[in-house]
Amino acid sequence: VEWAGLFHDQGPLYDSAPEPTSSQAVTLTFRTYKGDITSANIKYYDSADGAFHWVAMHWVSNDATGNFDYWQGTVPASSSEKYYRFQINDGSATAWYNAAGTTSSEPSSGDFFIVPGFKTPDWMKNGVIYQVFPDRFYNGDTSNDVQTGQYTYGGQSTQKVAWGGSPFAINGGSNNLVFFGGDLAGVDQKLSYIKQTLGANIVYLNPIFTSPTNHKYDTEDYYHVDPAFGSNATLQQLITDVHSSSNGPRGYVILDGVFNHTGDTSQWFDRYNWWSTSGAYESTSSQWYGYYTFQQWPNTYSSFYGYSSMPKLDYGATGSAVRNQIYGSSTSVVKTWLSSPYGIDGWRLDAPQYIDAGGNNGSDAVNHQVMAELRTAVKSVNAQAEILGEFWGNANPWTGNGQEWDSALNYDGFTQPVSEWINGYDYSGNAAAIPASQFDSWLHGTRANYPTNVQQTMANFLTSHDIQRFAQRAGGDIWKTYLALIFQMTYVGTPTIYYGDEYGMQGGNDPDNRRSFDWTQGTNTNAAVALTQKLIAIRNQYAALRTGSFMSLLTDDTNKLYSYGRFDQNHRVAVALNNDSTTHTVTVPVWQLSMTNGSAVTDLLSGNTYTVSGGNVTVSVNGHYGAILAQ
Ligand code: ARE
Ligand code: CA
Repeated sequence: VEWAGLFHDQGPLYDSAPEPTSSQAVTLTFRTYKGDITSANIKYYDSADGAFHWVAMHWVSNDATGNFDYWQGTVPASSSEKYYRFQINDGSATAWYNAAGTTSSEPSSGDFFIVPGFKTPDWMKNGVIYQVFPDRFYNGDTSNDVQTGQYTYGGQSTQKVAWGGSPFAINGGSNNLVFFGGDLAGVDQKLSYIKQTLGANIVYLNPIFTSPTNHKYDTEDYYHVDPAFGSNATLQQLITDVHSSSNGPRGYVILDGVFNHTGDTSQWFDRYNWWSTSGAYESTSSQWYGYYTFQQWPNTYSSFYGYSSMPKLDYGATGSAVRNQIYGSSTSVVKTWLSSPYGIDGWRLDAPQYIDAGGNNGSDAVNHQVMAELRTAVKSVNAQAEILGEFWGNANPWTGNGQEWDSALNYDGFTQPVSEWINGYDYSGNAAAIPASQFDSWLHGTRANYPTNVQQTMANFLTSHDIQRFAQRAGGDIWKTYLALIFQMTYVGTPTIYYGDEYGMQGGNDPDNRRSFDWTQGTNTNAAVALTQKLIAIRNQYAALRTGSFMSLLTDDTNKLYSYGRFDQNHRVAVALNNDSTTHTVTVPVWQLSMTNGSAVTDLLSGNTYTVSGGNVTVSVNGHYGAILAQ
């Protein structure tokens, strides 16, 4: 069996129903070299009966170039989750093929998924996220700024810093109490930058509800926007303006849902007696006493990572007060913000892996039950709403069966490999260089963890507010940002721009990764911003880059080159990336994409056109840059 000819994924040309309902059969197409094999089979595991089943495939056609054969078989409709792999025979040898790759003996993991009834939001598949840390993006209303010494929390006092100043506290103060003055009015005033200059259409806001700190991961009141960021009315206006298509593309809003823990100033806890009512910390007969887990009341209790400022919520059993409060009842936190008059479009779940009953720390049956209930609650208000989980590893346990999250932050399948390949450092800043071949196999393996509709909605970011800036790890070389942006906007998953990454904002670990946005850079006269704009426009124009198949075409470890194809029924796109610092000539094997000799391709970045010859396109690519060759 000629392994190089084998191909299948769940792109539109290879899968008749990428998101099947329980009554839709799924016809799968498999590609081989022409005349290479004698038979092919689908072998699938059906969770309904816990057994494997075989479907013999039949030959259907050749591709336009005559290089390949296509075979098809159909997995019957049913409501149960299934996993499938292919067995290919050429008369003497057998090969196996699944999402993880090709093997000569039968694989035991890495199969493709069929998850009937699992639908992830199409707007996530087709959108671009812009992530804003509200205190640091734009100060649209100076009247609400937190001033130096305005209040104290945990024995520390607030500090006001001028825009462009240091995010580190002075005089031994707390970094968490350093305020620049950014707010929701500021985001609203800069929507033309996000939606028009950049062309991003999904605004993800770090926490905005009342809390004493600048990051607001320690919620005081889930029902009110923090006064330093505006009011509930400001949020309502912002959502209306993001949703509007009169000021750029129709947009969407995702809020940060911090539901594993509250802040210690929550009315439910009230460690400092800020409220007139009695919180769990103040009285064992508080109505909220059961919301938390005390090992020894009042000072020893379960919390996030041992931070006493973040007491953990006790989710108890189905129907518990906390479950109703957070997502169950019609006035729950989750439903309130999804509902009119606000109508947000999704929740990014903070630290969801730890959510649990008692003092337990998640990743168990209760955690998964809560996540499933939360999904039901979210989708009952808006079936198109996104549930985006924060997890730093393989998030398959929460995304693999369609019952919990739609997708997750892609530290593991994007941020880390991109950093190691392009920067030679991991996202924590430790030396960790990988060659192109390992970059490719890493991406391949992490895609295989997820159903295709999850892959297409994973949040692919270069930086988050929890890791040092990409540009910092790039040693300030803006060309590495260019290369990373080209990859990000042509790869599988929802591109996610952490404010400032689009111009190469630098910064070390928290809080230095949360500097104030430099508005002298945030304009399309900045080359990186202009490239971002161009790349998003290209992504928006070519559905193949969003929901098309992905096929690796070439890795060259010596010259640091990587090439891959994205394609659907309308377009074929070959992306060539040069991760070296010098120009290289890249011979891209576009015959793998069935591009015919003599046909033309256009580099969407340079505008140059090329002719396919000998099955290849030969293109010169600048160091730390790329070509996007489309037809
Ligand atoms: C800050 C400083 C600390 C300081 C603390 C208290 O960073 O050095 O000690 O303040 O003064 C939020 C704030 C942080 C704040 C923190 C605690 O944004 O600025 O710290 O609260 O007060 C793990 C978790 C993951 C979590 C990361 C940070 O699994 O959930 O750690 N991320 C979310 C948010 C954060 C937020 C919180 C959770 C808390 O995105 O911004 O912090 O609500 C491995 C593991 C991961 C682990 C990761 C990093 O890869 O696999 O699970 O993530 O390392 O440790
Ligand atoms: Ca302000």
